[in-house]
Amino acid sequence: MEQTWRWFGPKDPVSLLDIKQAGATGIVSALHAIPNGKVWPLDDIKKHKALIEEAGLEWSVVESIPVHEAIKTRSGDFQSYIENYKTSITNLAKCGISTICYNFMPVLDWTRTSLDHELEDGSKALRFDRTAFAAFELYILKRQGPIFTYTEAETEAALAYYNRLSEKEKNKLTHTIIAGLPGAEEGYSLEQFQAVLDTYQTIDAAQLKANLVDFLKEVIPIAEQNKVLMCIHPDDPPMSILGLPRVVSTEKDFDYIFNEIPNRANGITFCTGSLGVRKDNALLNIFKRFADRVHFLHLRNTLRDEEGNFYEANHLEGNVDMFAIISAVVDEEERRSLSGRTDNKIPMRPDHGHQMLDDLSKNTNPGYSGIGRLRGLAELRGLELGIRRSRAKN
Ligand code: DNO
Repeated sequence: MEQTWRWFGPKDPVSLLDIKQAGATGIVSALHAIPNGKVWPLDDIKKHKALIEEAGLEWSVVESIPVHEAIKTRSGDFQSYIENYKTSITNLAKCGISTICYNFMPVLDWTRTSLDHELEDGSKALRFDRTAFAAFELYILKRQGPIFTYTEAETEAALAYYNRLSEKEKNKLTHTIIAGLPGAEEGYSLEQFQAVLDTYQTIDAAQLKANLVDFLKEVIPIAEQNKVLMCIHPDDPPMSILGLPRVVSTEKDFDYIFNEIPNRANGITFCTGSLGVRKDNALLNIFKRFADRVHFLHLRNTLRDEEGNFYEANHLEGNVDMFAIISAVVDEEERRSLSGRTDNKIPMRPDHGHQMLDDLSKNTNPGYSGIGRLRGLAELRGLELGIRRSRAKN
């Protein structure tokens, strides 16, 4: 695997030098200052790339070019946003950057209810709690509109939870959910949030799927002509929230997308942490079925409970069998090497990490602390080495 690391640009408290010391060679980054929907200009791409290269690193993957909400809902100026998207792809290709991650989650990118869930050892993790989320949806946002999927017991538990929250805690929960986690680019006030949710009133999963396919029908041929690999990130969490449709959560969803547009340029960001939250997602099978089009790996673990709550566990613990996944990745890389392919080192980043040791006193992007990810990367690279060495002996 190519060891990469997400860098949020010059303002990221984890610097390029820190990343070098962590031992990553590739950078995963984006032009966060460009508003969603606008073209990424050649000059800005070149400048960002130069910063990375001056540090002796390589810009391996773009994460993400966000897909404008108008494209997801196929409304308003969506056609011009699609044209802009295509131009950004060609501009990146001109600069030699050829792997682009994106997602198609309505309204919110990844979602958690707590960014500082304290673990037994004093480190802090990201967590998603269904009751907390329901308390936000039902009693803070007072969501009007589509059907709620909560049972009576869940509604009662949410009310009890809500009643225990102080004003400060209510604000914190709201902020955590709608202010935009790193990389999400969009943040909302409560009013804006309700308004943007309303734009999905007539969009069900079938419609959102059709909108995704229509977008890909335009974008994938451009990517292919430019030898760019697009890789869609699964929904996080991989289930419907706020009554919104979700269409990239399961093997079936991938089946649909790749049946419609089979080109290899139409690929996956295989995120073990996102997919692994669903008990019915057989991760290893999903990886094996679509291995050929896995262009980017997010390696992270989650531990879920029966109610559907989860937190981000250490990279080698939790529900994801990381040994099995990395073994399958090594198989795939060997297969690619044997068939003479040059993309035989799949970029991987340690996705998220705990806040631990000195991270605890620093103000880093949630999930993106230096030491927590360093631990993750060290464990993952050790596991890969172990797998390769033990095979070489046999
Ligand atoms: C969270 C990330 C996501 C991801 C986007 C991809 O840590 O994995 O924000 O970057 O969903 O477009």
